[in-house]
Amino acid sequence: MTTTGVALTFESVVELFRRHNKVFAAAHIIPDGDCIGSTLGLAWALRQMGKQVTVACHDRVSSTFKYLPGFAELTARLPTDEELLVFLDGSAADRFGAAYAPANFDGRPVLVIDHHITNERFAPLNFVDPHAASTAEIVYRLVTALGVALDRTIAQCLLTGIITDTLGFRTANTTVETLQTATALMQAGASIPEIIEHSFNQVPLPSLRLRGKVFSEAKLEGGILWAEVSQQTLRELGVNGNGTGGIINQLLSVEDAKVAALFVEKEDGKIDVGLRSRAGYDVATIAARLGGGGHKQASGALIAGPLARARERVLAEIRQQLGNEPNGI
Ligand SMILES: [Mn+2]
Repeated sequence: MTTTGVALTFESVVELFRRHNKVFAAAHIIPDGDCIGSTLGLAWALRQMGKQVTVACHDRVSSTFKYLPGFAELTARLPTDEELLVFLDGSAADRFGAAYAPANFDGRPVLVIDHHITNERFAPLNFVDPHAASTAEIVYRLVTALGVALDRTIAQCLLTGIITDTLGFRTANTTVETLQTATALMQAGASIPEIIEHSFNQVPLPSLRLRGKVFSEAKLEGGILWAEVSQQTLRELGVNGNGTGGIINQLLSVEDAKVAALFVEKEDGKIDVGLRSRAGYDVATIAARLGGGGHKQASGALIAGPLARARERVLAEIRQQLGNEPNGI
């Protein structure tokens, strides 16, 4: 891990937002509910303070999150005359696509707010709290410290981040503070049923068919549950965008699985590797060795294809890691 930037205290992050009135805030690529909710929640909070905020995302954003106000603003924008550039929920510079370009920084403060344990402190200014279950929890602390009175819009964006990253308060990193934050957001008007309905209970029919195919072809070998999705399969079933989201979590529900791996072939031939593990098994280390990042129980990496070679490479890494775990198989 190379440390290139400064780690800020919470107070200095608050001060940064107090001092600057035009802010650029970007979500990461392959956007999930936490980066979308954190970015929009921060934007609406700063706007309530009278600041101007531009939001950006250099990837297609799933229509799953169209119920969040400001959703349509998340497009591939570059910084213009903003005074402060903020990047949310990404552990490496390449997670932000063209939005993160040092050539465009022009001496402006550039801040990353994140909760991934593998975060490389790659930005000039960093605030990383790996104990937070979601980036949205950090944004909640921040906007509260800034004196923002939470309204329903801000609360719904931030609670979306918490609920999606904790899979509905079910992950091992869900803490008392996570639930206290969720309670405060509900008191401000956020709706758990609405978020659950959009985030977890609605998938397009092609995605359901894809699940059927992936689950029926999944393999269990030595505690590793793995499955793969080729471009050919995606085309045949008519799956587009983030149609593979959520599948990886269900793979780990198999009782004998210690680690689950999903290999998805991208249009450019690269392989998107998703990793999940039960408590006691660390997939963040594996993802970091593959050039990716994430959390102990949920991580990922984008690696070279073709599918079969990527799969063998990753399975070898997982087998080695399982062999090293004190409670390994
Ligand atoms: Mn997150």
